[in-house]
Amino acid sequence: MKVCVYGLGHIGLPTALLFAQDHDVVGVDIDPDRVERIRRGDLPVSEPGIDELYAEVREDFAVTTEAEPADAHVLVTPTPLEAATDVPDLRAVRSAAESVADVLRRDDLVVLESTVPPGTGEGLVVPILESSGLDAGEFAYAHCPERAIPGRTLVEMIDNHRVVGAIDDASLDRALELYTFVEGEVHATDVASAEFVKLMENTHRDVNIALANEFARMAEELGVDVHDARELANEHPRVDVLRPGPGVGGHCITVDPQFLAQRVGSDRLISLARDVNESMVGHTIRSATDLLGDPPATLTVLGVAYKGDVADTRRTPALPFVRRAQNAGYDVRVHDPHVEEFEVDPEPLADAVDGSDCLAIVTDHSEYEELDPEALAERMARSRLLDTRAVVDDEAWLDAGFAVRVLGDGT
Ligand code: SAJ
Repeated sequence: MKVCVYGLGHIGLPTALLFAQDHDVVGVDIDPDRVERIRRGDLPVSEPGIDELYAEVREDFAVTTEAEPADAHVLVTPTPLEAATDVPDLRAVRSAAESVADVLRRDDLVVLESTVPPGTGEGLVVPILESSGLDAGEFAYAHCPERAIPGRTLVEMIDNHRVVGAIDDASLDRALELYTFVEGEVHATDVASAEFVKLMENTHRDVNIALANEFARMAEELGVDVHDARELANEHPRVDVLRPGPGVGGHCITVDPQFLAQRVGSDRLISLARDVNESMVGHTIRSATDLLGDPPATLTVLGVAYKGDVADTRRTPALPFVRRAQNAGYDVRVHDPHVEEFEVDPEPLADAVDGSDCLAIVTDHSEYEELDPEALAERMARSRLLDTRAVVDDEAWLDAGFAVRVLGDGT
C-alpha cells in the first residue's frame, strides 16, 4: 500500500519509518529544510534505534513537501496551544487535511494521529476531506492516536496497545491493514471515543503528578520525606503515587488536559491540577532563594530538558525557572548533557559550576546520579544544592559539606 505521512516531527517521522517496513511511504512536511535533512539521513529526531531503522527502510521511504495521491494518508501534524491565547492551534491539521482533500480518491484511507480536542475528527477534519466531493464512507476515516513516550518512542510504538476509532467497519479494516508494525493489541471504537481516550490518558497523568506535587509540599511542612513516604504508600496494592518535581513539561501532558477543559464545562479538577503543577516553579524558586540568600549570586541549573535522559526542551519547567531566577537578580548558568541549544547557552559542567554558589538539579538525567560532590565543592564559591527530583544521595552531599535541600523532603 502507498502511504503518505504528513508532519515529520517527533511522532510523524518514527511512524513513517515504521510504516516503511511494510509499505511504500512518502513523508510530507511543509518545511523544505527538514525534508532536505531527512533526505540526507541527518534526522531531526533523536530516538534510540531511529538511525538504524532509517538505514533499513530508506529504499521504501521518500520525502517531499507536497501531498501526493496515496492509498492511505496519515496526519501527524502538531497541535500546540497558541502562545498568545492558550487556545488549541489546529491550523496545521486543517492545512494537512486540505492538502489531502486535493488528492483524495474513492476508497482511500485517512487517519488522524495528532492529539486533538474532542469532536475535531468528525467536526473539522471529515468536513474538510468532504470538500473533495467524496462523502465520508466513500473514503475511509479513523483516529489512531499514538501512546509512545519520548526516549522509548520506537519500542512503545511497536509494543503498546493501540486504540483505533473508525467511522465504519471498512475504515477499521483499512486501518488494521495499515498498522502492521503494531505488536500490541488493537482496540476498536468510534472516533469521538478514541479522541477522548487519548486525552483521558494524559489528563490522568497530569492530575496524578499534581497530587504527588501537593504531597511534596505537604511533606515539607509536616517534616516528612515525601520520597520515603511515597515508597511506603506504593506498597499498597492499589496505590501508585507518582514522583513530585519542579513542574510538568513536554508537549503532551501540559497541553492535552486543556483540550478537554476548554471543550466541556465540568473541568474543575483538571484545571486545578494544571494550576498545582504550574505553581511548582514558583515553589522551587522560593527554595532556591532560601538556599542562596539575596543576589548577587550565581545559580547553576543542571538539566533543562523537560524530563530525564531526553534532549527535548518543549514546555520545560526549566525555562520559567531560569527566567524567574534571572528576574530575581541571580546570574544563571546552565548545563545539560543532552541539550545543545537553549534560551541560555548550555555550558560544559566544569564551566557551569566554577565559582557558582548553588546547583539546582531541575531535570533527572541519569548523569546527575553520578556527580561527585567533593570535586564539585572544590570548584564552587559556596556549596549548596537544590535537588528538585531527588536524584542524588543527599547523605554523600552533606558529607561533602553541601547545604542540601531536596524538593518534598521536610526532614
Ligand atoms: N513527571 C513528573 N512526575 C512523574 C512523571 C512525570 O513530574 O512521576 C513529569 C516529567 O518530568 C515531565 C512531564 O511530567 O516534565 C511529562 O513526562 P511523562 O514522562 O509523564 O510524559 P511525556 O509527556 O513524555 O509522554 C506522555 C505519555 N503519556 C502517559 O504516560 C499517559 C506518553 O505515553 C504519550 O504518548 C505522550 O505523553 C503523548 O505523546 O501524548
